[in-house]
Amino acid sequence: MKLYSYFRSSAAYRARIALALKGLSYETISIHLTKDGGHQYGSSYRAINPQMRVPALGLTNGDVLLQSMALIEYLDETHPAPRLLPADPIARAHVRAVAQIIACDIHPLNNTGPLNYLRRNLKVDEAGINAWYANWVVAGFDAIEALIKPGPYAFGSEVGLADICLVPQVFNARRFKVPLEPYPKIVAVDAACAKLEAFVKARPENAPDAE
Ligand SMILES: N[C@@H](CCC(=O)N[C@@H](CS)C(=O)NCC(=O)O)C(=O)O
Repeated sequence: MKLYSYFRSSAAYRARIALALKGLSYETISIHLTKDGGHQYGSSYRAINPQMRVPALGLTNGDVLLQSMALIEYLDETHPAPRLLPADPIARAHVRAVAQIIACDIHPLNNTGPLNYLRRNLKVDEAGINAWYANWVVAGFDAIEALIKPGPYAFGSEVGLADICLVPQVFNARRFKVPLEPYPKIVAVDAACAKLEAFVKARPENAPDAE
């Protein structure tokens, strides 16, 4: 398999964690999101992913899967061990809810595109950008802090999709200096995951294209 990735992309970070948890080997194709205005916009990558974002997963049959949540669920369905979603439907819905708070409610508002639009089109300065960024992390983390039950992972003793989404979002929150003191449960889950080899391997600084 080929993972179209960028070391600093938190959506690609999710995919890297899932691949590592499943013990799957893959080739990293680095798509630099800022160099030369962004290599994701070039015609060669556009032909692979018309949405021009990372991650994308190139399968051995030539198919390409887009969207981190869709490709992670594909990996979970095709390589069931270790499972990333609980067997019980109610437990599964709780895990998906936390994953989606991050993937659907926090990340899209704080992604490169919206931040650049604020900067370039609406002339928001860096202080304003940081305030916007923190606002959506705090709104999401307030809810997640109330929802998770560290044990030591977000929903008990099995690491899963909620952890896969949470760890990259915590990484980003630290990068943007969002205070994490109000979130002891989130910080504890992040620390528990940091002890797992798969999470270490997937970290941005350990990605083959790290700068
Ligand atoms: N919902 C998508 C988000 C993918 C996404 O937006 N990736 C960002 C990096 S984290 C990207 O490629 N941005 C490039 C751009 O917006 O030009 C997913 O989960 O895969």
